[in-house]
Amino acid sequence: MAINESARRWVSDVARTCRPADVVWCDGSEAERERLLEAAVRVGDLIPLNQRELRSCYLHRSAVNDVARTEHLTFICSREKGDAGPTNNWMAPVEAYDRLTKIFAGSMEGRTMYVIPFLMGPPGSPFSKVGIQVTDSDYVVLNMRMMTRMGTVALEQLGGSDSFTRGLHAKADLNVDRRFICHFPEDNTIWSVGSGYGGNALLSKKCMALRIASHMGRREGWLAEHMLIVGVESPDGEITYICGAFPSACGKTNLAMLIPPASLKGWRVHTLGDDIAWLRVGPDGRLWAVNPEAGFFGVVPGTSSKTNPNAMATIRKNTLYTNVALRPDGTVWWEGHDDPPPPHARDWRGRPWTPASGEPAAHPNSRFTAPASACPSISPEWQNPKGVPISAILFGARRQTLVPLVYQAFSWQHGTFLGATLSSETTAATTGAVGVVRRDPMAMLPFCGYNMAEYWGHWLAMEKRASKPPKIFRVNWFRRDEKGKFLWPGYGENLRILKWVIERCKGGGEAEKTPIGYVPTKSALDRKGLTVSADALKELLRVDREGWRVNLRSQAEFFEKFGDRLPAGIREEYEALARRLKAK
Ligand code: GTP
Ligand code: SPV
Ligand code: MN
Repeated sequence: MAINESARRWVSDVARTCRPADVVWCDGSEAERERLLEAAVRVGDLIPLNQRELRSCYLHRSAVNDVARTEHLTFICSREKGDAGPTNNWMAPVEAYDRLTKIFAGSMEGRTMYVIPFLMGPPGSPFSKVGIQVTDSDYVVLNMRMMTRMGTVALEQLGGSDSFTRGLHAKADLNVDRRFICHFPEDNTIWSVGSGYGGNALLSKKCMALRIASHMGRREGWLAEHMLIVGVESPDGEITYICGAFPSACGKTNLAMLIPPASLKGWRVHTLGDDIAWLRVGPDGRLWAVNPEAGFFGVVPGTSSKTNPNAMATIRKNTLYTNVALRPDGTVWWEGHDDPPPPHARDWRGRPWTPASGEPAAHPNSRFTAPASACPSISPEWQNPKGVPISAILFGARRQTLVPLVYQAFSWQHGTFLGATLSSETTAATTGAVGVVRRDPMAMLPFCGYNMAEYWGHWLAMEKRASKPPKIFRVNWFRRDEKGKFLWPGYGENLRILKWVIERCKGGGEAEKTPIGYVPTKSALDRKGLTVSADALKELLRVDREGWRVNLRSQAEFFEKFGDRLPAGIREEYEALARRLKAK
């Protein structure tokens, strides 16, 4: 492997601080995978699973205090505090480098430091970016080799350039009091210490491909988004590409892998990405998207042959399971699995578990890691260096009340406003209370690498760059009735909504103009074979004006936080909505 001088120099600087026993450059080869797996099993980081049922699959149990992203320990370290904005934690770069250097110092003594060159995006694509992550975790390396294009391919793309994201990671002692996930967008650098979990430790993912990349995208005129990418093929063979921004654990993986209900004959879904999209304006004035990742780090609970058969097929081999339950026969189980609860198992912590234990067997944020290429519905276009042209953007979130099943924005500016006002009930993907409604603009609240108000400004400005921008929609699969039951069956049935979205993109699809946007008329949705009652559908599509008026106040409070930085386009849309709601 030809390693360029600036990469070599940076790695030796880092090694001088962390003082590992040895330094291993990862090449991404199969032999390397075998070595890593063997080492991880030897030290107890991985448990081999039943190799007959789950070939080359392993279970990882994380530390009990390290099971989700920790947003309160995540910082944007821009020189100016105002550039991080009111929705990010901020630390001055000098202070952050200083505090973390003390924690990194000697943190790898007696152990191996792995160097992971990785490529985000298809090789040779103008979208793609190189990073190098240093880590002391074999589990992280094994994840990164599925989640990114790791090793030689990345160094080849880098060539002699010093333009790569520098990611330094150490588990150190996994102490929450010494856990920091710091981003230095102005230095293209990430320092993360004290966690071995997902988005805290796989620096390619939220840290680089969203926080650092969103900052790059603003400078360079593109967007880095927390979005799935899916191609929907109609019975006549036409494929429409759609992106969807939903907060963590709100249904991106499931929508990206959707299997059409039997009653919608001839429809087919092609998966391109389940978590992150990088979008650029093409020469044709449309937005084109690539998935910078190469694997899925998906939510396990709730995944079954009923809800997501494509995911079930994807995770049958070569999969790392994190924090699921272990059955006596060496297979895995979780809440929502096809099989009924096992009479005996080990829970995610490794303790004996029975259905009477009164606690979930799998952690609610347990995850699978699997290569994208293993997904039966993976699109032939998923590695196209040009990306795919996007016709529609969906903003989706978890709201038990108020927000209708689907509605369409009046314009790009109004769509940006729908994104900016997105709110959702919190999930187990981040530490803290679950089920609390919070504003999560564009599903990027925890992932925007700069001031959110400027990010909205950047979104608004895309309209000037793109002559044919996607149409924008708000969706909500999570409405409930008074008894707490879901009003909408979701999963495969969500295709009915995508069908209307596609019709709208082509100038068809019946809709009623309401104060919040275009809402489908009852007859506009394809209901063939759908079991939802007429009353439930009416409720799902109802616009509760009084509820929206109350909501206006909370929107205003949120926007006030941004002071003068709030773009005029957002203010205009807020005022226009207020006027429409007051009329009549
Ligand atoms: P991250 O990987 O955290 O970014 O999450 P994600 O947005 O990819 O979420 P995912 O698709 O993994 O879904 C999270 C949870 O929501 C799972 O338990 C799913 O079973 C559940 N879910 C997904 N789609 C639907 C739906 O249409 N209706 C209902 N009721 N639940 C859903
Ligand atoms: C999310 O929380 O949105 C995830 C999982 O996709 S993690 O990689 O841990 O951020
Ligand atoms: Mn995510």
